[in-house]
Amino acid sequence: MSEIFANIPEIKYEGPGSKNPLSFRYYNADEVIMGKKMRDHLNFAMAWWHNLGANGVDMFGRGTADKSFGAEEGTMAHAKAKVDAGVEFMKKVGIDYYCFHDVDLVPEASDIKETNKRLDDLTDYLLEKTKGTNIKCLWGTANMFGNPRFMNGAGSTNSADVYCFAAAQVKKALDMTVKLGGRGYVFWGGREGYETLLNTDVKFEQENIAQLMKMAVEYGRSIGFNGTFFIEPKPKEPMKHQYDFDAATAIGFLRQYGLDKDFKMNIEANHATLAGHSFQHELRISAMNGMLGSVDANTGDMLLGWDTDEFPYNIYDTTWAMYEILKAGGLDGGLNFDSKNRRPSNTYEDMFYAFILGMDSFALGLRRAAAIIEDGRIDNFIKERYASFNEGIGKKIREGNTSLAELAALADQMGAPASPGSGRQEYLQSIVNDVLFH
Ligand code: XLS
Ligand code: NI
Ligand code: NI
Repeated sequence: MSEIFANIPEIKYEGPGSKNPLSFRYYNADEVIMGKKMRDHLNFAMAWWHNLGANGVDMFGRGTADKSFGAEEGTMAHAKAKVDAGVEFMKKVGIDYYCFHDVDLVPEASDIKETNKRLDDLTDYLLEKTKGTNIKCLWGTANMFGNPRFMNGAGSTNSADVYCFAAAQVKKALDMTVKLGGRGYVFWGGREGYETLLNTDVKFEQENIAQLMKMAVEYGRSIGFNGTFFIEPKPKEPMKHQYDFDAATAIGFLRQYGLDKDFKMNIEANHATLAGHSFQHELRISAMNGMLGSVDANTGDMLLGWDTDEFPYNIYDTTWAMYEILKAGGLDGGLNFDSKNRRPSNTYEDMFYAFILGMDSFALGLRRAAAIIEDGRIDNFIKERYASFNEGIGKKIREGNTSLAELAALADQMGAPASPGSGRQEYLQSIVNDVLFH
């Protein structure tokens, strides 16, 4: 079979300073960092929808990139051409995982039975094409936001009939995830939210979403899915308010409905900033609750208020993300590039440049995060900062062995406390720059 990306070679590690645009400067897959190969720290994945589907179409104009891969769009031949392109792309860029929505794989038919038949054919083809390679699914999901039937939500819809279709898609997407060897299953609640409270029973809708998730866990476990279910928080877009607003909200929801044993977070960098948080904040909140599962690796534009899904570029962000991931002991999932080329970057080469940028940004982040941890000054500072809780009354507070009365009596004795000490932010920031750029 002829190559699709015919003028692109396999992308190799050439080290910092290489001027070859089709090489990695920082991602050296088999190099060991803090006891683990870079490939296993990072578990990079390709998002089927962006890389093989997004052609640059936006609200103001048609596509700019040709993603037909030599076949007529909207046909099964095109669906298969996307598999050919995807597998060749992943091999050349050295990525072992992909993530998909059901409708990224095949054109949706008007009858779900026909769609499901197409999905069976396509997943057979995908398995055949990836046989003998390391390429497999990182996570699967169902697109429950694109079809007009989901205009009022999927799990949160007002229509019991539509709810059946949401359930049917989740069931099928779970079947496919298992068939393709997936490690995770994602719920991103694109339409699970509201435009106005005038027509919305929030409690009712949340109970129905939880019920759908419970059934997904029951079904998944019954067909041998032993991976992790993920919620991918996002505060808004397309809905005005989405129920999975941020990690803290989603974790509270999971605990409320008894789903916290089976679910973790899939944190997307751009969603974090839309919620008014840093990427690192969302990772920290997830990790400290034992719920950091996977990552959608992209970045937003701080001057724009929507999900621009850009390839990661900011090394401070990737460093702090990898710092959190290292401290959490790694991910059940991996780093899925839910990122797309800018509309004017419309050639095949641009697809490769984008992944090289994203992979190198995270690889450099991993190297620098390991250096920050090994340097130890930041972690020691934080430890020291709370030292007053290591003994005496501080220790009793931590152990829950005191009372307001005892503490108030101590305060009376002291009259006024000593200064709690400087936060030393600027000093710490200098250390970070020193480790990052020396
Ligand atoms: C959209 C989401 C979506 C999920 C998967 O903003 O990021 O792409 O990752 O449904
Ligand atoms: Ni995402
Ligand atoms: Ni997103």
